[in-house]
This record gives sequence, C-alpha cells and structure tokens, in this order.
Amino acid sequence: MLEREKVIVVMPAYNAAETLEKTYNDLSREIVDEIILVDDVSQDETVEIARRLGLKVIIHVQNTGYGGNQKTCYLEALKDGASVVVMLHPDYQYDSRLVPDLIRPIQEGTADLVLGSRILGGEALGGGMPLYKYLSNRFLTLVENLAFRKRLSEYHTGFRAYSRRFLETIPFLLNSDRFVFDSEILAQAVAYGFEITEIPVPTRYFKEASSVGVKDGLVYGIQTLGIVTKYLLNRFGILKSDQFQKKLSEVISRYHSPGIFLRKIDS
Ligand SMILES: Nc1nc2c(ncn2[C@@H]2O[C@H](COP(=O)(O)OP(=O)(O)OP(=O)(O)O)[C@@H](O)[C@H]2O)c(=O)[nH]1
Ligand SMILES: [Mg+2]
Repeated sequence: MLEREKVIVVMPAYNAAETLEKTYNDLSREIVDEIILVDDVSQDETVEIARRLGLKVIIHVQNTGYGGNQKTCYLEALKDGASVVVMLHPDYQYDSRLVPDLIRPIQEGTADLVLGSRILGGEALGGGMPLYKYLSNRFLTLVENLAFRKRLSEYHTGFRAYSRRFLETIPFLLNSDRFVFDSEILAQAVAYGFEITEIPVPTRYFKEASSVGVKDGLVYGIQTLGIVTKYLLNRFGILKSDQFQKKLSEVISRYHSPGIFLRKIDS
C-alpha cells in the first residue's frame, strides 16, 4: 500500500490561549498527520495549552512578528517531511473543518497554493469584517489582480495551503517578519509561476480573532503596495530583486539544508 502524503498544519501563535483549543478541536486528525505550533513569546497560556493538546511546540526566544513566526513554521514543517502545509491561525478566525477542501487541489496536483477566500464565501461583511478592512481588501485585491494578471477574489486571507514543492522553491526567508509576509509569498508564487487557486470559506470576526488595528492595517496596506511595485520592477527587468530571483536552497544556511532538501518523502 502506498503511504499517503504527509499533511502538516502549522499555527503561528501569539496570545492564542482563548481560542487554540477550539481551533484544534475542529481539525480532523484523520486528515492531519502533525500539528506544529510556533509560539512568538505569548504572554498567556498558549504554550501550556498546546502541550496539553499534544501539539509539537516550538518557542521563539523573542517576539519576531507574524512573518518571522511563519518562517519558523515552514522550516519545521519541511524538516518534518510535509508534502502539504496548511497555515492556520490559532485565533479561531477560520473554519478548520475545511482543511480537507483546502488541501484537495494540492493533493490532486492542480495547484501549489490554495487560498481560503472570505470574499468567495460571500459573507465577509456579514461575518463581521470591519468595513474599512473590507474596502482595503477589495482595493488591494484589484491592484494585485492587475499587477499579477490574475483573477483571484482576495489575497489577504490567513487560511492557506502550500505544496512542499512551492515552499522548497521560493526564498521565503528573505520576506518580512511582519504581516506583509502574506502578500510577499503570493507575489513570489506569481513570479515563480506556481498555480494558485481558491476555495470559499466563511468569515468570522470577534475580539480575540484580530489584533490588527488601523495602524497595523495601514502599514500592511502600504507595504503590500510596496511588494507589488517590487514585483513589477523585477518582472520588467528594471530592478531585479533576490526575493524574486533566488531559490530557498541559495539563501538557507548550508548546515540546515540537508534536513530540508535531502529528506525522502513518502508518497
Ligand atoms: N499580532 C501578532 N500576531 C502574531 C504574531 N506571531 C504570530 N501571530 C499570530 O498571527 C495570527 C494573525 O494575527 P491577527 O492579529 O489575527 O491578524 P489577521 O488575522 O491577519 O488580521 P485580522 O483580519 O484583523 O484578524 C494570530 O493567530 C496570531 O496568533 C505576532 O508577533 N504578532
Ligand atoms: Mg485574525
């Protein structure tokens, strides 16, 4: 019998004690082989709860931010032999019961990146997304679609699945440690020619599910426009940038490479 692909869920966590267990309970353990939680120096009981639930827990020595947290998440998932990596916020903002739908296009080989789209879900505002976030999302998405020549419904969801091939290729370690990491990785997907697809997901907003206020949101929006510009400059050969040229294997320490690239993947 062929062993099936290894599905690893990664959770970039920061003060997720209130919501972690609920998020975990909705995950199908039949589909998910391993769950890795990276703690970004939470001030609450996130780590204790994660350990009690039996998750693999990695603890940062200092707060690096949401993007920096994801770098650790993906390196660990690759080292542990993931074929498919799901990024799931432990803040219960996304419906983790939808993981099987999210990973299907990767398992079927039709995409390397799958986005859980709240806009396709059709109830972004109804689900509580603040109006200014909704409008910014629509505006940035329009700009990104034009720049990337795509027709996606949104680029700003935090519920995503990536193939191993994708994460082994793009130099995500060169990305920002902040929230704009999520925009950068999509620009890289386009630049490196990976297939992106989306599935509809419901929107859930409540107090614990969001720490991004107006200021962080503004920084994120401006930095997203920055990465779109950088993408275009690179694409037209005006200013080449390592973020869109290098491979992960070229930017990672050679002492860490064997653990990632020489792994034998069962499939
Ligand atoms: N704010 C923050 N979040 C982090 C950090 N490291 C990891 N995270 C996690 O990142 C996830 C996303 O943070 P949120 O504040 O909900 O941001 P968001 O979901 O992108 O934005 P909203 O749509 O406003 O909820 C949460 O699940 C946090 O646990 C960090 O250093 N700062
Ligand atoms: Mg959130």
